[in-house]
Amino acid sequence: MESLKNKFREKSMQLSAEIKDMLAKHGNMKLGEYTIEQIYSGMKGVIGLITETSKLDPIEGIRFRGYSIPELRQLLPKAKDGNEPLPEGLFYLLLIGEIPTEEDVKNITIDWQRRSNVPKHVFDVIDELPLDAHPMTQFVTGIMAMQTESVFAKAYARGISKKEYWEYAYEDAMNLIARVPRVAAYVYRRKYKNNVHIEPDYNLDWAANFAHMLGYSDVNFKNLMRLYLTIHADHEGGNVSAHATHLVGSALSDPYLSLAAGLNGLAGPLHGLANQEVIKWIFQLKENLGGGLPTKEQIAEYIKKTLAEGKVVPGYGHAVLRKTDPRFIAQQEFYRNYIKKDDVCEIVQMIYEVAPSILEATGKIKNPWPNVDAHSGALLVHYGMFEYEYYTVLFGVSRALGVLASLVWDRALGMPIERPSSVTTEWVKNYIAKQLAEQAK
Ligand code: HAX
Repeated sequence: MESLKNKFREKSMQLSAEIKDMLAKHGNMKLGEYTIEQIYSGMKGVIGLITETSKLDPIEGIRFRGYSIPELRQLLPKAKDGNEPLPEGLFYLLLIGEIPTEEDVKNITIDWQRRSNVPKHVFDVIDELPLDAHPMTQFVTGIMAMQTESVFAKAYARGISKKEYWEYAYEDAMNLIARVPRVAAYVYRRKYKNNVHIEPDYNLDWAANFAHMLGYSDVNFKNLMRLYLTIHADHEGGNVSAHATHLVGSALSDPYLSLAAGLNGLAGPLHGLANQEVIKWIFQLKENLGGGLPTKEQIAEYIKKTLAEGKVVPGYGHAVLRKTDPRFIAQQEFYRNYIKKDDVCEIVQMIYEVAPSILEATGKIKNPWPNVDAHSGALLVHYGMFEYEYYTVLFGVSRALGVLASLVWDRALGMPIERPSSVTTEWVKNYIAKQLAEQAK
């Protein structure tokens, strides 16, 4: 796969030179101001990171290298038996910044197949965990066990020049992406399918092979995986999984350690774990009502009850978005195109019709609209994947594409160790007092 690496070398050298020049000319230019409230509310809206792969607009949603999800569903190469984009193509776009050709995508599929062997000790380490360990714990443990394979860590221990960092980070990123579906499928089959595992099929693309190893043969489940693994990959740099990967990587922790850190963040219920929470919440709603399809009034009551209990309504709200997430819409379209009639998907639609006005009426929720996690589980349930605790692992396999592409860029651009300043509330109080005294003069 030399051509992808060479192409990246060319692109990154060019951007490095541009950044150097820009900093020399405009490094002193001010980019904005921030308030005390922003610091106390998780740095929302504070520009503090450079992430080349994607940019999130609060109204329009995510753009990967400038392309929206509907555009990419048109433009990215597809498998012969499907109509959804291949995640290999999205990875090429994130890394290189250009729409790939069919051949570029085919080359990545072949390269990942070649790199996909997972050493036996990784499975042995997972097998030591109790079966009831959460699938994300098993998945991240597998990735940590696989860190023995890091070429970056080995090269660093040997002694390498800073200029070479990205080459080893690239090798680790490619190996990791090739291997995470196998580890993820192992966790699924171990926990839910009596430890009966399925060997990879090297005739299949990355997403279809993952579907195959999970044990799903429906051609439309393969299509769902292609779409799912494409749209969950990247959401600019400030979300918890991307930021954690970048932060840990900034200490030159290798890509295995950095990805594991990011996935541990993804496993939080306010982030990627929300996808399991949505289905758990819907199943509980159905159970409370004795099964069947609830009415809109019953759903509204259930939302109000959830809020009254001081809980969040999973799948709704976002730290940046202020409209319906285009990743939710892409999944809604998938439902309409491929499935058409399904109880849980219909409930998702009914929640969409009643939840926003109830959430808005609280007066405090900044975004009452659904995010990506509001829909993903319903599609999985339709194809028979009821084990909702597993859903965040699927998200993690996809997220590896985005955060690892960014990590390779970080090393190529020589991004330094991240070390923002922190202050105490005592410091803030003194600062406010001083400012007020100045103003009173
Ligand atoms: N249900 C109930 N309350 C909500 C809410 C929801 N869906 N969304 C926000 N709120 C509450 C917050 O808890 C906060 O309450 P307090 O003032 O009492 O602390 C208040 O509304 C203001 O929050 P906000 O500014 O609108 O939202 P934040 O930027 O702080 O948080 C979250 C964004 C996504 C974490 C939040 O909307 C939430 O908890 N949503 C439900 C969980 C969820 O779906 N997470 C997945 C998000 C997408 C993602 O990362 N996917 O991986």
